[in-house]
Amino acid sequence: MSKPTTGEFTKTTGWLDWYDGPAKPSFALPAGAVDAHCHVFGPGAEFPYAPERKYTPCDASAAQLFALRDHLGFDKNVIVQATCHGADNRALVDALLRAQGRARGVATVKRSISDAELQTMHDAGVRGVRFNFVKRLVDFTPKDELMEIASRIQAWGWHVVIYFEAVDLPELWDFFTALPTTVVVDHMGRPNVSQPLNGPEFNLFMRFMREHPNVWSKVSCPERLSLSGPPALNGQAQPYRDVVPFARHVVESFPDRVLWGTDWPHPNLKEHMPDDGLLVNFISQIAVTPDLQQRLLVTNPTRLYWPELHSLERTNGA
Ligand code: 0GY
Repeated sequence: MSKPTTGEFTKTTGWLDWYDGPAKPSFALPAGAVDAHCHVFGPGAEFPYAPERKYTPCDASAAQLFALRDHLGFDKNVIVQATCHGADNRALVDALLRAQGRARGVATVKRSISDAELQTMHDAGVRGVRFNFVKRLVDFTPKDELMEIASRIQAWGWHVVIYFEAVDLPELWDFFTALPTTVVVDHMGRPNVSQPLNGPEFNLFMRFMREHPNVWSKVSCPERLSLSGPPALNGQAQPYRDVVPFARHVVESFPDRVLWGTDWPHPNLKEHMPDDGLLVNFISQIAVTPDLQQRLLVTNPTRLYWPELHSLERTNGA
């Protein structure tokens, strides 16, 4: 892979660049595995960062993402529009077209988007929109605008991806549970992993999934959620050990509604940048049987993002 650069933009002070030269994972990904949460950033010289962005990242191009995909052993990607590009989905759409069917996308759109623009994005491979409620990343969008967007994208068979902090779930509950589509939660709703697994905060998240069969969760981002960190930072043998019980509990409770992604190029990390190869090894701790791994990495993302391949698999008895 070529070295990270940032072109003509100045990176946010203290920005940690993505890790160049990741290890080859010792965990062998199953055939057809999907990295269901990753981003492209720019390159800024070609796809400028949005004026309303809250951070300026290190460039992370489609070619660099696909090199990582091949190195780690993934078959496909789901590329999620990052907030540094606002509602300008050009970098995302360009990456989807370059992927030639091996990537699907989740876009950010405004109420003013036309049907023709939605159709163009659909043709490129967009299958969802992301609603972001993390206050450090975005300005507020009124819920009636988001609900209108959700109703419109339903007609294309798209779903809604939601990103929020665990403390905000009570306030957002009524809106989330009124969404008419499949709803995919980023990073398990960002639990505070210093709290007990069966404490009120994570119990509410589990209830959210249990009572709403249209809700899925990404069990990704141990590097973002962990307080214990990776071994290099604290000398522990097991990386991100405090996240394991949370992610494993979600995988085992809802094996048919979970997804996993690298989150490459890992925006806004403050203390360390993970080696994506080692991050892949983490999967075997949270999906502990081959059956759970197959569902998490292949069956579920294929069903949601490539339903045409999923039905083929079933017809062939796979
Ligand atoms: C993530 C997490 C973050 C950022 C974004 O779109 C974004 O800017 O998603 C974050 O800073 O927590 O999932 O990539």
